[in-house]
Amino acid sequence: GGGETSVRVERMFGLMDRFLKSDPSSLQKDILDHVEYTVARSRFSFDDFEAYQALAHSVRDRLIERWHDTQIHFKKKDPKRIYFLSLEFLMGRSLSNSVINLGIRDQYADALKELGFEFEVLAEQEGDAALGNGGLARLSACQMDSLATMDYPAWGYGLRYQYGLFRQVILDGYQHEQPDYWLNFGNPWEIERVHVTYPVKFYGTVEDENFNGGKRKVWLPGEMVEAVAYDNPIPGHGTRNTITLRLWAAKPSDQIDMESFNTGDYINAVVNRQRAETISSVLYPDDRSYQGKELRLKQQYFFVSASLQDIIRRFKDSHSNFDDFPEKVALQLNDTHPSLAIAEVMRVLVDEEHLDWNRAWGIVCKIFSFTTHTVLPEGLEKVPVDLLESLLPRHLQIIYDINFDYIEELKKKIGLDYDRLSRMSIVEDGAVKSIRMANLAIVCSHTVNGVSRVHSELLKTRVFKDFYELWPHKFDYKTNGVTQRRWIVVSNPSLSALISKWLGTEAWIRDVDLLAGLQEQAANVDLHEEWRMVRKVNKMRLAEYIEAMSGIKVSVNAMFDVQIKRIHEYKRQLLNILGIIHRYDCIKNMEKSDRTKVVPRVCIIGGKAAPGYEIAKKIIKLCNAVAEKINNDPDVGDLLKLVFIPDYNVSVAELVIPGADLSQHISTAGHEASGTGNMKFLMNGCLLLATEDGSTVEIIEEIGEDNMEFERSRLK
Ligand code: GPV
Repeated sequence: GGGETSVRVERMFGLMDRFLKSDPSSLQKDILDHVEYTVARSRFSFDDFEAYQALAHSVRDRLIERWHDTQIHFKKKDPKRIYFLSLEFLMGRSLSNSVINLGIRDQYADALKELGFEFEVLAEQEGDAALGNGGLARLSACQMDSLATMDYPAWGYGLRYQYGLFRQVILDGYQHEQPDYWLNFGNPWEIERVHVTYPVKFYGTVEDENFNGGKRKVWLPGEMVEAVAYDNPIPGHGTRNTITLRLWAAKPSDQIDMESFNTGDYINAVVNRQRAETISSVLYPDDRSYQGKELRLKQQYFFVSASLQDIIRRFKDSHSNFDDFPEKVALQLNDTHPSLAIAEVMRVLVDEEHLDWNRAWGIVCKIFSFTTHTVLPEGLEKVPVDLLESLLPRHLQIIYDINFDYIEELKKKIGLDYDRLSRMSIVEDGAVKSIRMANLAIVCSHTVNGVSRVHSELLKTRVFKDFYELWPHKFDYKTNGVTQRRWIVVSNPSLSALISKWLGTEAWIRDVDLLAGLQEQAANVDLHEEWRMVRKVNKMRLAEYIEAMSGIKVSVNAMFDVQIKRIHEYKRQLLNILGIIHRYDCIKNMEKSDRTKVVPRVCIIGGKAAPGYEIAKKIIKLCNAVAEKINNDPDVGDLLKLVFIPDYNVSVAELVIPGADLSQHISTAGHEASGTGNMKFLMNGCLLLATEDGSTVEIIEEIGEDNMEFERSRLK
């Protein structure tokens, strides 16, 4: 009865009507409770890693409180939600970022000190979540932080790979790849949602079925796996808004394959079921290059299908008419990787919700926007028709139907220009008939956005020229950004303190434009002095790390000249290395007396090569061979050193960027869609050596010509 319920509810509120407190002794109690009950260690004997685990769990509790409040708030408000679909998120570590965004970092540091622990030391215990390759994936992570901070009702959706991006080990100068089984020691930053699961279907056939006097298509799938949600709370800074990154893991489904259990081969039946988990087992490490692999396509559909079931379920919780869908749902496609979502929404609306085709199409055209991150042709996904037909036969039909209607419309607009029609078709009739995922995404999205102004210009004038001429209104760009929370506050605490001191406010942590206020102090010598000290401390940290990793001793009085990013021909690490060889040669050939004029330099290069990218791997070997030569030449000494930093990742970037004096962004002009490293170095006060490519062009405008030197070589 009601009486009993209200007693129970009252009791529950009595126990829960407070938020966890953040004074030192409450924090200490929470940490020690987690040592004892979560980590299951004695509170009198636990090591740094166990302390980190307990600390992380106490932070997690605080995240969960806010996360619940955020869910309740948005459920009541029912705003239009942003769904960011991405196959990659490079989150790195979560501890420091979380406590800083929650505004309780100092409280934790004080609480730990009394227990005999250093916050920074414990933070170092955390491994990186490396569920992505490079810039695209780190951009996703920065965007989540900003969406949370700016109070958006946003969700990120992706895959919970068991193996993240491979670890890079250098042996005899060569890159070797080792698996990154990052979940080995548990992951306190995720919450497994055993009840948030959806079936995802593959293979099978499509049959015609009688329906209301007509025919309709039914897909009879041949395989089914279960998607289980893992929620990663993302706290905003200076707000209680805590949004969700929901990652899907594949589990065997109970609903199918009972057949094989009845045949008596019990062991094999279990083993076969287990194979379902391979779908979410490993991240593809190829950056910007697409191969038509079945497993990759399966990953894409798996995550798209589960995410859309979740999104549609949430919509249906408070709505019954799909015409309202575009008012409540925005789907952002992070590159073409999730573009099967387009066909999947059509399939659900038409086959499962029984909307007629045109009504469903009207809805689809209003909900998708597509971000593209490259102009390189090898980055454009083309899915072989044979592959799609066997894995997702109904989706192939839907894509053909979309293409048919679209080409008919197109003929009316541009006439029978067959060259152009075939270029613009979603289906490519080549040696291998395939689906052009970018064309699908452009046709079905209301906005196609580039990641910098020049990138967008190249899309309009070259890569997608035909489409731009047809639909100029669709083309837009949002120049990439990075979050100053991670790239200044987390990674460079001393600079962060300096900025707040000289600006007289911490408001810049939420509003990056306020950094411009420092201009008023540009000539202040006290500020210069403090700034130099900050740089020096960061360089010392970096020098220690270099020595620990490679045994190479570097002088902090030298200029630290850094190039860190994925290894790619277009990014021209080779040009950098040739420059270093030249510099070495110059020093060697110099009069001894002239050497005093040389600015000592430590060149630092770091980055991973895709395991199958031979030239990139050779560039790494070359770098290490040149380093070997230079670093062991006593004649050159501290005037020149070259260090290849192994296993470059988000945490290494957090260490290297604050210690850099000069950073290189020297891609062949027209090739780097945006670049985001340039911004991270810049906001840490580093000089950039750059080509006019991607977002660097806009950086030049922002900093003004007073703050740059132009060097233009012209071919005569
Ligand atoms: I396509 N990018 C990436 O890291 N991986 C990819 O597969 C593709 C693009 C990068 C671009 O190369 C960068 O220029 C850009 O700044 C970044 O995506 C984020 O937009």
